[in-house]
Order: sequence, then structure tokens, then C-alpha cells
Amino acid sequence: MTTTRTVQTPFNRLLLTGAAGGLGKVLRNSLKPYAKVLRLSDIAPMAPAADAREEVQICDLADKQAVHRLVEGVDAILHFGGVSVERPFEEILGPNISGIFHIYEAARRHGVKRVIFASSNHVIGFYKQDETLDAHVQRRPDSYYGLSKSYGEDMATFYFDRYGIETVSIRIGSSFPEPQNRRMMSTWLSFDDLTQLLERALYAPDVGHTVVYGASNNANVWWDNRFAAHLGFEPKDSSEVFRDKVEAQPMPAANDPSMVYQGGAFVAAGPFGDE
Ligand code: NAI
Ligand code: 15L
Repeated sequence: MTTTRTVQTPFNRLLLTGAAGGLGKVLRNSLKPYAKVLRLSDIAPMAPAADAREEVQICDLADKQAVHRLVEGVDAILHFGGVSVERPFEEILGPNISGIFHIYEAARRHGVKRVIFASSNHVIGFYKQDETLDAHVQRRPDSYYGLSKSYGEDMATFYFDRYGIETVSIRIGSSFPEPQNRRMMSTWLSFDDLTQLLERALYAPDVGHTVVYGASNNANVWWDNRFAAHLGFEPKDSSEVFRDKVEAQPMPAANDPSMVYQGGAFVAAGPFGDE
């Protein structure tokens, strides 16, 4: 669904990491109204800059000096780069754990005042699907990947308390063109709603470190955003329009992790390295 929104005064320069990824490719277009220049970065190749309003910079998040060069001159960072699924710990360490430290250290050194962090529902993935969670529940990461996002949220709290750098951590549910299975009927976040949430996260005053769940206005939601009400996020889309298509899929067993846990199959990934 396409929505019309009032565009706020654009930032001079915004940095988007993970720009070659699934969401990065979408945000490359949808974030344009919010920046005079959008700096796009990834370790993977990207399409060249379309015009003077884009900058393309290859960067490995695990490389501290490269991240420092990347962050120079930006007003805010939308941090979407890193490993986005469950992998052995050693593969997550550089991109996600060292990477988030490099992003905040570079933000501190270059005077960047706000970070939008693509966190994940996998920081609370071991809660059951019949539980409703707000942003203050104890985290229950379901994977090394979820642990890395949990660490990222702690990093955000530390850099706000110590250095006053504000963050909105978005515990994104499942942001794809459409929900792919029954679990995603609850966790789905449309691209339009993601863009609206990023706009709010960029422009809302005094966010400190705000944690917000990123889901559309789905019929059966597991997440309560009362502690992020100051952002003014009002999702417009709903997974209901895809219900018939999703429910045409075979029904998983009642004890399948995808039917039991909020994090779905991630709770059952691994172990790694036993071979
Ligand atoms: P993706 O895997 O398509 O994109 C991630 C990008 O990060 C890739 O282009 C990859 O090349 C890049 N990357 C990996 N290692 C890197 C490194 N060392 N240095 C620089 N870049 C590196 O993932 P997607 O779906 O676009 O997600 C974007 C972000 O949102 C990720 O941080 C993911 O964890 C988070 N997220 C996404 C959700 C979704 O439903 N799509 C749900 C929850 C969180
Ligand atoms: C995530 O954090 C992943 O990045 C994405 O690929 C999906 O698996 C999503 O969570 C989800 O839980 O559906």
C-alpha cells in the first residue's frame, strides 16, 4: 500500500549501512526525502550513485578505521548492516558485535547525535507466542544473532548514558514484501510502515534510547509499544490481506517452533562446530 506523508526538513547527510541488503535496497529509495545526501554503505557491491544526492562507500563494519571514515560528515546513522540470520558465533562477531562498537565510537568521535539501530525480534525470541511483550521485558535472545542484537541495544543504552548519543532500537519483526508463513501474520512489517517508523525515529525529539517493536497493524500482535508512544508511530498496513494465501500453506505441527515461539525457527538453530 502506498501512503502520502508530510516530509520533514531533510537532513544534510544520512548514512545507511546494509544498503546492498533486502531492506537496504528498499530504503535507498524510500529514505530519499529525508536527506539532501544519502550515504549508502555495505561490504557487498551496490549500484553506483544515481546522482549527487547519493554517495556509495564500500565498508567492512569489522574494520574500525574504515567505519570511522564512513561516519565522517553524517548527521544521523541508520544502521542496517551485518549478519541478519543465525550463524556460528565467529561469523557474527566481526560484523555485528565489533561492528556496532565501531559505529558508536565513530558516532562519538564525529559528533553524530542519533543512531537508528535495526535490532530484531530475536532479542525476545524465546517468549511464547501467547505472551504480549512491552519494551521493558527481560530480553530472551533465541540465537547468537539475537544475542548480537541484544548487545547492540546495551551498547545504545551505554552510549546514551555516557555520551548523550540518542538511539531508536527497532525490534523489527519480519519486513518482507508480504508475510511468508503463519508466524509472520503477527510479525510482518510492511516497507511503508518501516519507512514511517524510520521517519519518526529520525525526527521525534528527545528519544534517549527508545526501544520500539517494528510490526504493522496486524490483527494478532504480540507486542505493545506503549513505551515508544512518544515516537508517534502509527502503522497503516495489516497482514490480514494475505491471510488466505498464508493459510493455504500446510499447517505445521502444533509443537513446531514456528507455532510456539516468537522467534520461530531461530530457537532451534545450531549447535554449530560439533563436527
Ligand atoms: P540482509 O542480510 O539482506 O542485509 C544485511 C546487509 O549487511 C547485507 O547487504 C550484507 O552484505 C551487509 N553486511 C554483512 N556483513 C557486513 C560487514 N561485515 N560489513 C558491512 N556490511 C555487512 O538483511 P535485511 O533483511 O536487509 O536486514 C537489514 C537489517 O535489519 C539487518 O541488520 C537485520 O538484522 C535487521 N532485521 C531485518 C529483519 C527483516 O525482516 N528483514 C527483521 C529483523 C531485523
Ligand atoms: C530477522 O531478524 C531476520 O533478519 C529476518 O531475515 C527474518 O528472519 C526476521 O528476523 C523474522 O524473524 O522473520
